[in-house]
Amino acid sequence: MNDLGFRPHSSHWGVFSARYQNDVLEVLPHPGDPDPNGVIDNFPAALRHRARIAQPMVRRGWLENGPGPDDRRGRDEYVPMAWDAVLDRLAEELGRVRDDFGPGAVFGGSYGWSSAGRFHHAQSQVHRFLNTTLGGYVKSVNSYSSGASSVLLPHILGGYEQVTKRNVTWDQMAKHTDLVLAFGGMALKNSMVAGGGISQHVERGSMDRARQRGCAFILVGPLRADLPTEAGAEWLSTIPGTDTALMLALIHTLVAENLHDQAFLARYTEGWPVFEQYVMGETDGQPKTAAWAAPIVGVPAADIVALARRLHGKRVLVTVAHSLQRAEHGEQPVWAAAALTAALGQYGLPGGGYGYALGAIGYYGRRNIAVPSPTLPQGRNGVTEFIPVARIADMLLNPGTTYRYNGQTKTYPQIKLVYWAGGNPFHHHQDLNRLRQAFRRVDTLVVHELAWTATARHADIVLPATMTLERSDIGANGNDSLMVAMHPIAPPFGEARDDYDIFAGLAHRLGAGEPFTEGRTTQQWLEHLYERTRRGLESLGRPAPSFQEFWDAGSLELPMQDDDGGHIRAFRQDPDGSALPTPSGKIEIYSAKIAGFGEPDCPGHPTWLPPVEIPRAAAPLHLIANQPATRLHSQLDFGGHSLASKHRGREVACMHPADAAARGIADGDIVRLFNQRGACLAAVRITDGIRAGVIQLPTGAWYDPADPAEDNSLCVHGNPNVLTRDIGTSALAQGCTGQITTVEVERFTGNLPPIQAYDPPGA
Ligand SMILES: Nc1nc2c(c(=O)[nH]1)N[C@H]1C(S)=C(S)[C@@H](COP(=O)(O)OP(=O)(O)OC[C@H]3O[C@@H](n4cnc5c(=O)[nH]c(N)nc54)[C@H](O)[C@@H]3O)O[C@H]1N2
Ligand SMILES: Nc1nc2c(c(=O)[nH]1)N[C@H]1C(S)=C(S)[C@@H](COP(=O)(O)OP(=O)(O)OC[C@H]3O[C@@H](n4cnc5c(=O)[nH]c(N)nc54)[C@H](O)[C@@H]3O)O[C@H]1N2
Ligand SMILES: [Mo]
Repeated sequence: MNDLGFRPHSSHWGVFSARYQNDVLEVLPHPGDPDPNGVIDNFPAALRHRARIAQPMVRRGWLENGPGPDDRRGRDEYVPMAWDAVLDRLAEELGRVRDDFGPGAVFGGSYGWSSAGRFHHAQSQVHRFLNTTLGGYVKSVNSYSSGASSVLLPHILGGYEQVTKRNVTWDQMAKHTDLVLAFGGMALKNSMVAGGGISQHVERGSMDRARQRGCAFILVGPLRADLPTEAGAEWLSTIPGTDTALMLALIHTLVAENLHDQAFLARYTEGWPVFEQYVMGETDGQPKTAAWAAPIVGVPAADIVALARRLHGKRVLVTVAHSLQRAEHGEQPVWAAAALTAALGQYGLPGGGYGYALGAIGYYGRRNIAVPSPTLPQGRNGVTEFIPVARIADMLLNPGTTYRYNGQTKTYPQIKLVYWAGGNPFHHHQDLNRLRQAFRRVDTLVVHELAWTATARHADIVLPATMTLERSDIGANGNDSLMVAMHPIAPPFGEARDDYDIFAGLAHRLGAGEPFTEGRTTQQWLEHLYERTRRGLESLGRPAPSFQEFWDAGSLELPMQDDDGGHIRAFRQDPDGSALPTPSGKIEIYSAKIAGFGEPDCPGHPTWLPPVEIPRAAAPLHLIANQPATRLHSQLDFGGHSLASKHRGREVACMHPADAAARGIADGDIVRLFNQRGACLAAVRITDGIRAGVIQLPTGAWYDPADPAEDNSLCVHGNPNVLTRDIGTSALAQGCTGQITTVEVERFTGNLPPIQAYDPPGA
């Protein structure tokens, strides 16, 4: 707390302080942050925006007809209801589903980033609530972030958290790396974000230090802005979805020229010879030469050969953005990069090796805190059924049908009730027109939201949740040393309640008040959750302030573990004593286990599998639907920082001058992007920072159908997920493939429809 009344708070996009006086909210970045994130500027206009939900609302069709499948979802009216009445109705409905169908008919995955505070983390709250009141729920596993890699990496390299969060650090890069080969880059817009909050954004400074020391950066991908100017990168502009071919050709060149580290491969890897036979063309008759890859990747063969030679004999760090695996066959580039790094012999060396996802989110490339951080216990889930998270529409549309996942054949359950708090499927899921159909199949869709997202507009029961600024919490993230006492900044909006209080009210009605709340108020929970951290400090012999001291101070510096390179460094130093947790104990270039699954779309070693969807006459351009720079996903899209980046109210797409000229499109025009699945409007910025043949439209503009009553209606705002495909990465991981699709683009000459996404729905 400072003299001017600013109080500490935190968000996924940074630690900050804020003051709310005379209806004006002001935010200040954390003073210790070397590179604060402008996304905190979304708060002031958002706090009391008309898009906020002021009171509980129930969909008219659900009220009139009761629970059941309903085509009116997404185009119905809403009726306000008092809290007591709505909680009574909802408790009754939860009881009905539990008693008639059991908790296995409830989908409570509730995927989504919600807010940074660790107690009010909505997804944890909903899980705890369903476990304690219903006995469980069908959950989702993995994430939209890393659907393919989180399943693949444990097979080939070890635990996902170890590989991503305890590996090569920014500090090692700044000190030791000679060359960073960054597939998909390490865009600062992405590392500005970290779940649970972050107090120091160090990425820009680290790349700057590395480059000043002489480290070279090579960016592979379709967008020049994916590395900051501080990196001084050379840009190898490539066709989206082709990185695996490029990696194979780099490996081919290394092997053909005898530049691969054979001693390393023999000692530390499993199955290299099988893979080498494939790369050299002995298995399929096609050597994966630079000349073979050149037309696939869209770069001259000579450049590929030159790059391979440059990689030899240097301390090389290979990085792969999450984006590469959020695509059809997304497992392959993750695995091929692991093989390339092995061929270079770089694992486990300071500043060298495989920095999978380094730069994709702020918690990678840092040290881990040395004490436990606060987390809400979720209780026991009595239902074992789960889906890979991005298969939700498949589940709702095809109950009882089978699919493959990580070597198993699974059956989609029959879901009656879906409960969502803290996520926005109409942001995160693909093929939104299909998702609308899927949500129409359930009996009841319940959503807690702070604002009228498209997900809320499809719900039967909409319960207004407080925004993080309106409650107390603890901000913490396992890779940032600052734990933050998140003080309340403003009173709740309208009748909004904390998710915890909503769940406590429901749990009480369902006869499980005590198991859910354990008799604690919010402040008592914070104190209880803090205690774990305090005890951890005490056992390390560190100062361990009481909760009240922490709360009054506003934050607490936590001790960090050493920058020791994690299990990969240990493995390099002692491959027998510190074997990797893979079946062979080594880096699996060939996995007998994955081969044994027999999936044609994910064979036993990294393989070039041409994508099914490639640019064709009807959709000749690649669309990159990546993360937005001015917000986190769809959160506070109505905030000032986000709105300022739009043009004529639309999300801005980037296009190459040649593609624009061929279509008579000028900078600032409104265009229509379309394919066989849907269409949306966007404004255009013309730039040579994008590869020709590629158009980029970030995610996060709220879905805004021109006519909500119509199926497949034009999204007038620019949500690319009306265009993306709803298929899994492969039968191995079934991950999200939203990053890349194909589209055609034309100038939009009609009357510009108004943006209605932020207006509360009519009654
Ligand atoms: N095409 C395409 N699609 C993608 C991606 C892509 O690259 N391309 N990326 C994917 C990725 S990596 C991810 S992680 C997902 C992200 O998908 P989500 O995590 O679902 O997106 P958010 O917009 O963060 O959704 C969080 C929601 O929680 C609400 N919220 C915030 N705080 C609270 C709270 O305290 N209580 C309650 N009840 N609600 C709260 C916010 O208003 C917001 O609507 O999107 C995925 N979708
Ligand atoms: N500001 C902001 N930061 C965020 C988020 C956000 O919403 N806003 N979301 C956070 C979350 S949840 C996640 S999971 C991470 C996501 O991290 P990523 O998935 O890595 O992020 P993206 O911005 O989607 O993609 C990074 C870049 O990859 C490039 N790319 C796309 N396809 C290909 C390809 O086939 N090959 C190559 N070589 N490059 C390709 C694109 O040019 C894109 O800009 O970001 C996190 N950071
Ligand atoms: Mo993500």
